[in-house]
Parts: sequence; structure tokens; C-alpha cells
Amino acid sequence: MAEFTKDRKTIFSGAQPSGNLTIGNYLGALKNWQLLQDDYNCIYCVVDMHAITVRQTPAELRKRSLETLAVYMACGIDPAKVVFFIQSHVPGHTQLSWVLSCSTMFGELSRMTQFKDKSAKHADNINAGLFTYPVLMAADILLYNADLVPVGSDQKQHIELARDIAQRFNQAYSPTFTVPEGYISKSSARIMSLSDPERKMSKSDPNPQSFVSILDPKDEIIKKFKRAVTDSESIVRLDPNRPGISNLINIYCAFTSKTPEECEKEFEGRGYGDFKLAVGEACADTLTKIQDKYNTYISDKAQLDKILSEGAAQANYIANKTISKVYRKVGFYAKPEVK
Ligand code: AQP
Repeated sequence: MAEFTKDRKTIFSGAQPSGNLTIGNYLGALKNWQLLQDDYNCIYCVVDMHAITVRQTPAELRKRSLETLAVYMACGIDPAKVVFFIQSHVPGHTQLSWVLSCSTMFGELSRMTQFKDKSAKHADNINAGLFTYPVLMAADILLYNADLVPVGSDQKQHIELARDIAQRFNQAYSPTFTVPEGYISKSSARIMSLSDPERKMSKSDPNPQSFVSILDPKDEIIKKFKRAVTDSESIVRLDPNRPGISNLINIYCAFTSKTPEECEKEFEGRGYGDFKLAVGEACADTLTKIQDKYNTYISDKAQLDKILSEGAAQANYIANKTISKVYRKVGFYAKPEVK
């Protein structure tokens, strides 16, 4: 069980079990979560309540919630160092979300690009949850007074809103919440789709060629990179006007810890075919190690349940303290203790 100390800053982050986590989720978030676990009090969540803003198959959502935890652990995130839990196991998230929604403006939520993107993608289901998603996300973060939130750059706007909400509440009711900072790693902040490099790689993309899942088998990974959309130039060089090859260079560098200059030199005079194979190999090297660990963790459901149960107890303890404070500050009458 993780032991938190007062001298360390707190980190909160989470991923939605809305599909199999991709290398975008890994490079943009999970890899950083692992790096930060020794220096911060880390709280990492499986945000299942966010996932239902888009229609999910209930049995799959249930299964993927546990699988997501096993993936976190396989990526080297250690339950002895961090608190892991499933969002729906801690009622404080929705309790705080309601209070915060009364400090969030309709206009602010209307400007969120993720809402616009997801409304366009799911035009038959533009539900209120999709619209208020950023308020629940602010509650996730503020509930634990997180100092830092490691995310991909797609979440930057939501973090800024969480900061605005925290500041607004603090001003209205006296200092209550820590104003969080986003922690966004530069090179892998935004991994793009392999089939349309103008768009972010997403686990719920209906085209499986567009993403590489952390659990994809090696031959599948190699095939996906081989088919990745690039251009007709055949020169391996970072170039904002050639998003396909630039994305592959970023992925290669993230998996090999090389710089783009080193990568460009290595593949000078060689075609895209060679390079795409090397990207696939580098990615598969890391992912097969993760997959071996994943297979061990997922086969021990009792152990995963124990981790979730202990994590939820720790998270609820912190969350309940915040909720009592917030309820008192906004003027809710305290629940009488009648014996
Ligand atoms: N393509 C990406 N590049 C870098 N970081 C990314 N993240 C997601 N996609 C990329 C980061 O992963 C963390 C968890 O994301 P999430 O599951 O909470 O939701 P998301 O950002 O909406 O991710 P997806 O894969 O695109 O999910 P779906 O398809 O369900 O919408 C976040 O820190 C995110 O920044």
C-alpha cells in the first residue's frame, strides 16, 4: 500500500477504459506516470465515469476497467508506491463535480475543443455528460488537491479550466483548492493517428489501422507501421508540413530515447520502408516486455481486486475530507449525528 508523505507534491491522473490503451496513452501519459512515482504522492485512476459519455458495451467496460489497471502495472507503475482505484468507487468525484458545476460557466464549457470534436464524432449522442466532462475532470483533480497533472497536450485546455474553476471557488469561498499545473512532456505530448496524421491517435477510433494498442501482437505492430500514411518524399526528416513522417520520427525517438537529429542521421539516404520497419521494431521491443508483465497481472484477479479495494479506501479517505470542507464552505447543513 502506498504511503504518502507531507513533504511531497501530489499528482493525479487517469485514463478512460474506453478501448485498449494505445501508444498515444503510453507515451503521452503512462510513461510519465511511471517516471514520477518515486518523487511524488501519485494517485492514478481508471476514469470509468468519463468513459460513459460515449456509449459503451457494459460487459466490455467492466472487463476493460480491470485490464486498464493491469496495463498501468505492466508499464511499471507500482501499487506499493501509488494509489490506484476506479473512479466510480469514490463517490466524492461526482459530489464535488456538482458543486464545481455551479462555479463553471456555460460559455467556458462551450469552448472546449474536445466537446466539439466528440459531438461531431457522436452526433447521435450529444449528451449533457459529454458537455460537463471537464467539470468532472476538474473534480477528479481538485478532490485530491493535486499539484501536478501529467497528461497529453489534448488535455491542456481541460487543465486550464480546472485551474480557473479552482481559483474562482477559492475567491468566492476562501482558499480551499490547490491550483493544479499540467505536466506535459514535449516530444510525445501528441501522438498522431497512423492513418490520418492530422488527427490525434485515439483508442476509440473505429479504424484499427489508425492506432497501435499497447497489447497489439508484434506482427500487427509491424504491419500497422508499414501501412502508416506518410508522403511521397521518402526523406526521413522532421517537417511540420509532413505530419506523417514527423509523427513516426517522434514515436521512434520516444521508444529509443534518440533525438530527432540522431534519427535523421541514422536513416539518411535510406527509404521510408527501412525506417517504418525500425519504428515498428523499436515500438514492439518495448511493448512485448509490457505485454509479458500484463499477462502475469491480468491472470491474478484476486490481487487486482485487492489493489483496487485498498486504493479506493485511501482515495475515499482523502476525498471525504475535501467533500466535508467544501460542503461546509458552500453552506450545506451538516448531517446530524443522532444517536
Ligand atoms: N494521441 C495521444 N498522444 C499523447 N497523449 C495522449 N493521450 C491520449 N491520446 C494521446 C493522453 O492519455 C491520457 C489518457 O487519455 P484518456 O483515456 O483519458 O482520454 P483521451 O485523451 O480522450 O484518449 P483517447 O485515447 O483519445 O480516448 P478516446 O478515444 O476514448 O477518446 C491523457 O492524459 C491523454 O492526454
